[in-house]
Amino acid sequence: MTFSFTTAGESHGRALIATIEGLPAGLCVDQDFINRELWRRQQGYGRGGRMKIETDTAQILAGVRHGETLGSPVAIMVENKDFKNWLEVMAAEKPQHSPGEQAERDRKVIRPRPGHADLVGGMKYDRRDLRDVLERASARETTMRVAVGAFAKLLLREFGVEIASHVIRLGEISIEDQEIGWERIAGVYDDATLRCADKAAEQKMIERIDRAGKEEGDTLGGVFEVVAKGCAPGLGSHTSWSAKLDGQLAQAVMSIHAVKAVEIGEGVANASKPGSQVHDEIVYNQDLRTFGRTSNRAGGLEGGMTNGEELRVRGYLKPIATLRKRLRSVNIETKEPMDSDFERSDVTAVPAAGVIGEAMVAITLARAMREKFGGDSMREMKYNFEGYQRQLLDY
Ligand code: EPS
Repeated sequence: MTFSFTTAGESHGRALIATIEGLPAGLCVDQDFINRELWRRQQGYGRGGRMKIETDTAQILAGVRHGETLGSPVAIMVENKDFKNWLEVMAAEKPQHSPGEQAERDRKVIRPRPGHADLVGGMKYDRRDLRDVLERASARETTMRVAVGAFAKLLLREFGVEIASHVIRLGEISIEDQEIGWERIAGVYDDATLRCADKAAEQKMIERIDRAGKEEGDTLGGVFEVVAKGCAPGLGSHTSWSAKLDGQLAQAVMSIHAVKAVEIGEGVANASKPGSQVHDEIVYNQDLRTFGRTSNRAGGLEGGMTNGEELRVRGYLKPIATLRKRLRSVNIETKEPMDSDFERSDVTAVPAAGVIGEAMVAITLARAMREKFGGDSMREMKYNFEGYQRQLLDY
């Protein structure tokens, strides 16, 4: 069975839900680790008031017993603490009040925000209160991706794969040294500020966020990089467009809210260099009987497959679409020009997006691992993995 997941839940609804299928039986489930991952997603300088309300905690409802997966679907729930403030607005029941009074009570949204799903979502789903769109379009949904990603990370760890991320740009401020090694990235894993390994750049990023948030009423985008260390060569495949792991990673990372470009390795810079300065030369270690590369500009992927080098994927975020400095919009009821709606918002969420990026990379790699090594139990999957390791040593 392939590894897959679904999420449900509105930003201010009762709870967020995820179900995961395709995990092998016997995977040890460390709930502290899952909750730590959820905590990491909530951190980051520039987050808004909502994060002070929520303390995201996963409740495992099914598929796990006595600390191990059963091979059955896993169901997870995170309750929205803020729901108590939205009981009437987000009630599943039909409201009792007159339409006009109800609109007021529902905090009806009729002035779509440019850059958000509001307008086109309203048109497509024929919703006249744009809250029906924005509640699900909200990046709150990514809570569950991180919960699922934590399971994926626990699985990958059993096979020696570790994943971390760091912020490499915020607004126009970039880190100085573009080649940050694994140790430094892993060193900021639990950093609550910006998870930036370059502290001088981080200070400038903090000042930039202060200026955008406090003085300008504006929002900022940026770039995160996810690194996965220890992937076996040969995950993904060159044989078909849909099997190419770089394509799958691009889709997974692009699906994160506000991500508008995905880069593998040094993909963008490589496009303007000659081949001799791009392709990573091949070497062989006689003692370890392994192939390697003298550099890693490809970001650990060749021909749509992992090549055994560190996997490096970058996500580029546009600035958040909810900003205090209002942009021009149109009232969808009267069709008159009006400024867009403003709800409480973050100034930036690039560090959080990095954690979500880790989750999406972990999920994509876990799926590739399940496809390649199969098995109904952890023991069977490990036997299959070890057989492949032996095959590689004989190559
Ligand atoms: C979001 C708006 C803000 C963010 C939210 C994403 O929420 P609220 O409207 O409740 O202030 O804080 O992010 C989260 C709640 C989260 O958990 O990441 C949006 O419109 O996308």
